Amino acid sequence: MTQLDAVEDSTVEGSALVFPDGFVWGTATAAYQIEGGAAEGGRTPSIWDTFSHTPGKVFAGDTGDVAADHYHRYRDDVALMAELGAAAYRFSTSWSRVIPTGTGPINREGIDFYSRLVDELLARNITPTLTLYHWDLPQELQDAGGWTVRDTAYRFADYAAVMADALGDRVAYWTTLNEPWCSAFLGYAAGVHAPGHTDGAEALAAVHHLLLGHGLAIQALRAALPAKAQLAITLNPAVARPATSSADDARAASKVDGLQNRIWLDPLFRGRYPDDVRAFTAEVSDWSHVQDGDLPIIATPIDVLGVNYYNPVIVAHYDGVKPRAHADGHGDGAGDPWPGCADVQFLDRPGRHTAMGWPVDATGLRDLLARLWSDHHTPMYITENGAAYDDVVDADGQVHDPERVQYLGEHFAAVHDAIADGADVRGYYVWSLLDNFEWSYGYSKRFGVVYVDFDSQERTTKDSGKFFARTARNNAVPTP
Ligand code: IFM
Repeated sequence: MTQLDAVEDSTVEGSALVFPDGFVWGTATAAYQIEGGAAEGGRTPSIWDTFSHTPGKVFAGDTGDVAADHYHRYRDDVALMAELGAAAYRFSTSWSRVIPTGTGPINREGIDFYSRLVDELLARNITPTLTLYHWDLPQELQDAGGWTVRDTAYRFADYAAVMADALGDRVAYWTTLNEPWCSAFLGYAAGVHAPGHTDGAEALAAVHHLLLGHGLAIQALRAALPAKAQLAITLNPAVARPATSSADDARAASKVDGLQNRIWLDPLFRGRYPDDVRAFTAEVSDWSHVQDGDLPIIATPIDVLGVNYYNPVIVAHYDGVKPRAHADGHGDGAGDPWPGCADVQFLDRPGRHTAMGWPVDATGLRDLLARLWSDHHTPMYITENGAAYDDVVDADGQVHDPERVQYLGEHFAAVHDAIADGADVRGYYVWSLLDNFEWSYGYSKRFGVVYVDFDSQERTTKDSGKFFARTARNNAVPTP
């Protein structure tokens, strides 16, 4: 008997929240957060290996050296996905596992690992959804300037072509970048993510080179893959709500919208950068990194947009007098993740919060999907949504996580509402399949619907995993 056989089945009778036929329920992970095997099979360090091994950068000195040991346990993990009734699996490939120097010779052993993973998924009727870049730039490329230099964009397209050649016969869903906002602003401006720089100009150059790399990679994938391939980028758009109805707060919220949303969406869908963002960041960068011909490459059409959502943010004008509030959940790195936004602050709000300190508010997801659909009319998948809580294995051997069950139920309902309102949302990937390495928080934050004991590597499906399984099985949110 599996863990899930014991779950009481729910009936969808009386439930209004039935999803459209073909709606995809999936689970998501990322290479550095779960794989481990950091020095095995020819893999070389990425910026996250370097960063996590630098004292003081990650909680408790945690690293991704072993993580959830998925590199060795991938077969069991795919079996777990099957038990959860997941129809799709969103994973990322580690660039330095397949091209150890970031450019040049291909490491067959690295390719073979992902090839075996894909075969295992297909054998269990789970659709592989591959993300090429979830923050783990090969260290050699960082040593040459990382995302602050143009060359990295071209190397990324080469890497995309290698992966398409290796897996394009079996993988139809491809995403270039995951949350490039984090790569650029948390990595190069705030200093809380690898490579740990604190330079606003570098962050703005990184934005452009990430986007250029995305556009070049889309062109490389399109050339190499069968016509049915679905190509995407995943963003983490902010739902930036002004604290009051004042014009000052509205202006502050618009800056956050500009720097986290329109700086990506406008080039991708409209082939230009927003004028207001260029203007308010002019004190930080002259934007000379943008060259003629780049924007049409960046605007190469994609098929779907991946959307990651966790919570809205409350934004207020900062008058420079009182201490500046910064409840945006992006930590206290030495740098500021918001270049050109010294007059902006983020306020906390009453109500439920997750273990990350993030407010729980599913209305943000519904609003976000409505806005993206109305502005861009591109089909969407929720590529991440979920919550960290301080889970423990109870005396009964189970992990009871009612807060996460409630969080997920509310967000499933918000997606359902957005679809009912007319948005084309085709699937939902819960973040995450497994508890994992939560970047600068190390293993102190658990996002999984499956609990991982990091000493024994034993997996235990949480109540939220069972709730996800019931939802996926019924294609409907179970009525409480
Ligand atoms: O764990 C991360 C993931 O890697 C990217 N999106 C947000 C998640 C939770 O912080």
